[in-house]
Amino acid sequence: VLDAFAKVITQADARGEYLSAAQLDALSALVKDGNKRADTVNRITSNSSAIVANAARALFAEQPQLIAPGGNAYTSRRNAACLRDMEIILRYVTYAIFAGDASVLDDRCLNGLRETYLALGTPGASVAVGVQKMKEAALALVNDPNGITRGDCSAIVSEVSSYFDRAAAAVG
Ligand code: PEB
Repeated sequence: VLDAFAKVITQADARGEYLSAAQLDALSALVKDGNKRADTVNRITSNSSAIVANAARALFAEQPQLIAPGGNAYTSRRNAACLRDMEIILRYVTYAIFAGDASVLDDRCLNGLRETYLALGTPGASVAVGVQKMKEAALALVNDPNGITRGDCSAIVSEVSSYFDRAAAAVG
């Protein structure tokens, strides 16, 4: 598991070089905008149950075959497994946001997930739709101007999007 600092240091050390000016600038920007990152993680984390439940509800409304008899989320056991999977993915996305790096998401959540769903007969494309719905809810929270000093959130917004997109692409 790497964070944005460890990633850059690992890369520089592999070349036996000092951190470049561009790398130092990028890491300084990360520190300067750290409150945006922390607020983002805090907002998503404190609304995680609603994000997961609403995304699953919207997924099942769009794809009712999932919860119909014989569907992949039919029976409370499978429905619970589905909600749990979405919660796990959201949790690793919040770790990646805080770390400023996707490696924790890749290594501990997404690695092998496509194969797991194939083996289970769980439709990965549907999981990807659920992830996209969680992304929309998370971005709405990140962009909500209430209770924060207004600033430029474009960088953190696109970074947050990229982690959800990565998770969706890994299973879809
Ligand atoms: C991944 N999901 C399931 C299983 C595993 C995962 C390993 C099998 C074991 C079990 O049932 O617990 N576990 C999960 C994950 C990590 C992990 C992400 C990362 C670290 O350790 N069914 C649907 C929807 C979708 C869904 C499309 C969006 O119809 C999910 C939710 N996952 C789902 C279901 C099962 C499952 C298991 C229904 C149960 C499958 C079954 O028994 O038929």
